[in-house]
Amino acid sequence: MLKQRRFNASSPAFRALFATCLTVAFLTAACSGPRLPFFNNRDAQNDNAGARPSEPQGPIIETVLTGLSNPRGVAALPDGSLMVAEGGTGYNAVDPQGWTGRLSHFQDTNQDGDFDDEGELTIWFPHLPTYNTLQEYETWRDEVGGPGDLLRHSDGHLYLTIDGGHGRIGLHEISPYKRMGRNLSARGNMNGLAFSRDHSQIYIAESTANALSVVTIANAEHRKITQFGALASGQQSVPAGVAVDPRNGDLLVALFSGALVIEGEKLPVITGDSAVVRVDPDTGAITDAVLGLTTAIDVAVDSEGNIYVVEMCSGHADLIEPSYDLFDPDQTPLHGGYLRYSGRVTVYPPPAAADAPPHQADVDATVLADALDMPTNITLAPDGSLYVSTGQGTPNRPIPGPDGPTRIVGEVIRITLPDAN
Ligand SMILES: [Ca+2]
Ligand SMILES: [Ca+2]
Ligand SMILES: [Ca+2]
Repeated sequence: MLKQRRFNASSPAFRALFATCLTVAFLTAACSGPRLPFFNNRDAQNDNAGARPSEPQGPIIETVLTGLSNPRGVAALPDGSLMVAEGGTGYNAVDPQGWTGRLSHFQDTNQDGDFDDEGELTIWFPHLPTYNTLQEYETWRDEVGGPGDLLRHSDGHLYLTIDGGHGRIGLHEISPYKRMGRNLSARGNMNGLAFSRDHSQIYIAESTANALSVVTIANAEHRKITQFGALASGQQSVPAGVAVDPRNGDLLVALFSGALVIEGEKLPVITGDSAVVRVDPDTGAITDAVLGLTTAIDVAVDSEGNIYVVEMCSGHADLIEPSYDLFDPDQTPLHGGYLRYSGRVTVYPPPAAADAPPHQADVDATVLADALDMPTNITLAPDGSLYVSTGQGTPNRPIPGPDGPTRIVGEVIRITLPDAN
């Protein structure tokens, strides 16, 4: 069943942000500056034509896929179907036939708006690598690696990153006929991918190496664009997502921020230290685009230059020991490192001028969706809607939910902006 809700435009946080954005929209409209998609043609959004102006509607948020295991990259095809990469359960079986990372095609054949009906799922690759960083790297957090970001080329090929841990790493080319082809890069963890505007190259956010690089599809030639330095508290930057500004080819990169140990205390998240930066693909020059974020994990840019940011969570909670049994369904509900149900999607207008100061998330954010459970990836579809993957962590593990104990479930939500065409 299609679960649909409209973002609550009456929440105090939203009202405060809305007031800010109205001011921004008003100021910028006068000088034909950038505008948020949210507020274009606001009058057309009223519930009843002719009635007194009503409060503007928020975006529509729908759950289009549920019951997944760590959905990550989503590719929206021109026919409206989706390709979805899943990181799997994290159970690293000795026999590869037990691996649960997947790449699947979802078609809404009964046209009811979601992809969960009989016959709507076609699994292309059912046994891709999967592992949990808690067990493999003792991170004190429930984090699953496996298939990651996914792109669909204009010629029909797919490009999929796989992080299987311990050297099982690749950027794989997959033909439209379901053949796993070349591995274009076996470098460190490649969390985020984006095509160059002409689809001849793929930009890669290398989270472990704290680098941004580019690979040319034709010859697999690799070039490092830039290396990211430490963030405000001295932690590693951990680039997690990358997007291309279609107006000028600039790269927007989400810097997730790494963990810190201060006086023996493990701090996986430093609130407000995460950022989105703008990178010149030719020179590697870096400028701040959005500051004051927390765990920015992916980014998208629309044709007007509006920047959409996914933050995975707002803090850390309940770090767990490496010996913790993630697969015991009777465990006491624990967050497992990151605060569950505290992720969000926000949007920021393009800079008003080349030398404009960066946006500050605490004052400039327009919230499109919040209280999301550990979102990881965002995809801007050809029709302007946004697909966001949620539910990072061991599927079915007991966690605290907004209404009491619940379990981790991977989902894909669709955000439709009020005036998406
Ligand atoms: Ca359905
Ligand atoms: Ca359907
Ligand atoms: Ca991405």
